Amino acid sequence: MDGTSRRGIGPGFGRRDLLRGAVALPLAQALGGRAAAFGADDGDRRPTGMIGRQRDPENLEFPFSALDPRRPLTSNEQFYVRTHFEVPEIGAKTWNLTVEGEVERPFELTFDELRRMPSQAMTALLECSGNGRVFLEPPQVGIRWELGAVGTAEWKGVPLAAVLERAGLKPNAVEVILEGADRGELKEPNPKTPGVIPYARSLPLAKAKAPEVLLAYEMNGVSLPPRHGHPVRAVVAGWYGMASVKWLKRIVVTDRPFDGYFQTFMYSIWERRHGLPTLVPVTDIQVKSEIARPAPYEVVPKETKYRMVGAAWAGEADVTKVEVSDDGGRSWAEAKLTGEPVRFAWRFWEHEWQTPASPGRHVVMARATDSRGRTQPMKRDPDRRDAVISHVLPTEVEIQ
Ligand SMILES: Nc1nc2c(c(=O)[nH]1)N[C@H]1C(S)=C(S)[C@@H](COP(=O)(O)O)O[C@H]1N2
Ligand SMILES: [Mo]
Repeated sequence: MDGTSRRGIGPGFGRRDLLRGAVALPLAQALGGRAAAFGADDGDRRPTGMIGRQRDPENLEFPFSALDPRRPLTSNEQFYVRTHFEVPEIGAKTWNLTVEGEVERPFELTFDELRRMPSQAMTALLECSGNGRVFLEPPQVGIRWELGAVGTAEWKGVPLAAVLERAGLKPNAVEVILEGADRGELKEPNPKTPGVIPYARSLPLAKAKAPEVLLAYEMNGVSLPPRHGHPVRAVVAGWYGMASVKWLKRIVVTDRPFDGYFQTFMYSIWERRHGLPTLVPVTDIQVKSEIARPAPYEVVPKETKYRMVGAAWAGEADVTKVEVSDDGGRSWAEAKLTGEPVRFAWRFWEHEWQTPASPGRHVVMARATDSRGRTQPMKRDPDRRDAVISHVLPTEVEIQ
């Protein structure tokens, strides 16, 4: 018996949506007239594949303009892939997880043992902290994602908290390092790695023990695909993707903060404390909205009603408002949030846009506000270096 609890951590989009996703094409056809109600545009869109941003190691983004507003979950095939090293091939039968460091009872766990522990289902969005990097000026050296290094999936696995509890934390424990089985050497961006290193990131205890951190072995109802961390990965809901370590191999509890490569030289930002810039690891996802349609540089007819659609998300908070501007941010019109809010997931929105009369290049923008009252800023904060790109991004279209 596996101890799967039927209740997810949040309400989730539920199994029905998953099934609906799986049969979306026939269903859309069967519904005929209903699909038409979404506008000829949305209903008939076919999956469009992925955009390759880097080969070897493979880095893929979702073509965000292909977002289907009827499907809140991203399919495994359309979920962006961020890899720093070659994908390690690990069979579930040979996999095991070592738990060590500042714990009372270090132990090793096999896949079967993990599967026998009580599991949880959780819907959660992952966004690469470099998503949107192509918009930064001057151009940055990291992967130049446009809008598609983001996706929402349903994950199933065992809370990290349960594994930590089994090991017993010593009183001096402060952080939990998650180590992947992938390893390699980076010569760029500067500085180089100290030879071959594994991918690793740490979580402070408070987040590590939170119920929204899972050691996941399923993604959208099937075992994790190789690129997404087979057989077991961490899913740290509410935090940027770099924390969700794939191909999890070892957990080390430490008595001091971890200053590994991927939270100092990469995935770190400046924070000003007492007026002194201090480098801190990137953590929780900031409120953000993205426009799926119109697509960048789409040809849009003048003086017509155009149905804009997009998604917004806010990490550990909820999206409370999305607004749209077509005059450079002087005025904002409130968009309609669709569907139901799901904690840690994105929320879709739509807006009927009266397109301008004059032909030529035109900019539209969307901005979201969250339940903490934070609104996306118009300006990029340079202290964020090349990560955490959550200011308002322009979508340029061609009015004709
Ligand atoms: N072991 C390992 N885990 C990893 C990475 C990696 O390269 N190796 N990339 C991280 C980054 S930066 C992101 S954004 C997410 C992406 O997860 P995905 O490829 O499943 O979308 O995985 C994270 N976990
Ligand atoms: Mo990332």
